[in-house]
Amino acid sequence: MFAKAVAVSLLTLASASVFAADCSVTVDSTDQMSFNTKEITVDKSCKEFTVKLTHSGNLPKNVMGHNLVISKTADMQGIATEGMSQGLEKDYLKADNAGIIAHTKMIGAPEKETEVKFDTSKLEAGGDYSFFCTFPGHISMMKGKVVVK
Ligand SMILES: [Cu+2]
Repeated sequence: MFAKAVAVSLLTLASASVFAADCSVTVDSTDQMSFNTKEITVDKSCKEFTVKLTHSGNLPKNVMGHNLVISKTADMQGIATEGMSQGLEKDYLKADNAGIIAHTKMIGAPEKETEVKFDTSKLEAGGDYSFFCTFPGHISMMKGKVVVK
């Protein structure tokens, strides 16, 4: 009886952690101006989704800063271009641009991680979304697809 109860609670714990993993993703950024993935999947069954951005490099923010911004693919280039003129103090991002669905702050060594949590109701299943970095020049290499299902 006791053993059965333990088994059931272990099972519950296991499925709870699997569920939690589906509602967040970790993306690493590097000194080589890259993200470690070209695709993020956001599951609409999650009410909120968390993107954790790590920086595994040794270069500081003013040289190799990275952020992670999510928008419709159609808005991506405009947000990056506008961000460039905002300067490092504003993380190269005009944060009130209506096209921005979610964004982290910009990090660089010695900062190792940051995260952003957003409401998945901002995304439509099957929509065309992307993630990217707005540090000047980085978008050419630092971008990927956000798949919403
Ligand atoms: Cu970057």
